[in-house]
Amino acid sequence: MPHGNEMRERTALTAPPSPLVRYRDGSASPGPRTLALFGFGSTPREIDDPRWLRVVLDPLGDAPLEAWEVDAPVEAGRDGDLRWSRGGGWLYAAVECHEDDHGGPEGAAVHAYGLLSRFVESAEERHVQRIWNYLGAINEGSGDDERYKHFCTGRIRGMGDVFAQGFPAASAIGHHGDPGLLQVYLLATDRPGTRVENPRQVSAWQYPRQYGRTPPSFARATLLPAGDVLAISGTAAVVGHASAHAGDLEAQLAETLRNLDALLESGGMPAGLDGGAPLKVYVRHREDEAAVRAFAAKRFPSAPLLLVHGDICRAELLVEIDGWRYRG
Ligand code: 3EB
Repeated sequence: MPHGNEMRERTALTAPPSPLVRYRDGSASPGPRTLALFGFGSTPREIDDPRWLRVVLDPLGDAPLEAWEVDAPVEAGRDGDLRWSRGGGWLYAAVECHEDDHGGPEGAAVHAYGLLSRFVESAEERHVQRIWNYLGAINEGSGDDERYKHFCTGRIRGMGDVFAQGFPAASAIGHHGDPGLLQVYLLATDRPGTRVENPRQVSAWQYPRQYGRTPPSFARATLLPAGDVLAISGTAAVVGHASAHAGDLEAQLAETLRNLDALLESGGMPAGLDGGAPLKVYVRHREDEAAVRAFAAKRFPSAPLLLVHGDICRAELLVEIDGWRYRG
């Protein structure tokens, strides 16, 4: 029989099982082990539960819900603009706020990241693996005055020490709802994951000055601590630091897929996006939905797919893909 202390040590070395991310039909409700449940767009559904978030991005076509399930009972609560849930070593936290209350996109990002970093810092689950950002009119303003660039400055100002050891994987997408609404949510856990970069791309935090005063603070992907899931950041047709194939949807999709393949390889994941790879595709122009679906049907037919109408943070990019790759 192992001694009690040894038992505790061995338990501490075992990473918590990764959350299961699934797309579910629109009638699903949060269960006792649901960490978070997301609806998209103007769904009339409202669920009075801190784990429920209506993401402001409109779906294109089918509008499933996205559910994160963990291996243990979940508790949840609210604290001002922040809501949270935790269970099985995992933490979900979300902030919704309005720019009018914070003087613009930079101030709103400072506020949101301030709340999130202070909350996460005081939690056992303080290792942020993945984060999503949705802001309105993301490409409005020119040069250094583009709203996305102000958001980037506020994000880094609001990030506390909790992000100082390295940035999480992320997505930052423009929505078409109330232009002042900012939504930020994250997934964290009780031990570090492994940050993964893409050898085809310059790391975002090293982007040259032409992309703004404050380079974007995110990693290309995170391998979750159990080593079984790659959490993939928003991935687009960026090669080196430059946008490729301006105005050409098909070529951007093909380049994005090459980036995803490269990321899987550098993350040590098996090649290909199959049924174990729930993906989200952000499409700038609604009229591109059919072409995006046709591309997906040909190149990753079994990957569960959710298409949403969203702007990519560089005006010339038409499409971006993020999601999860389970080792299977
Ligand atoms: C790029 O590769 C595309 O600012 O958090 C992708 C993922 C992009 C995340 C972010 C931005 C972000 O630079 C843009």
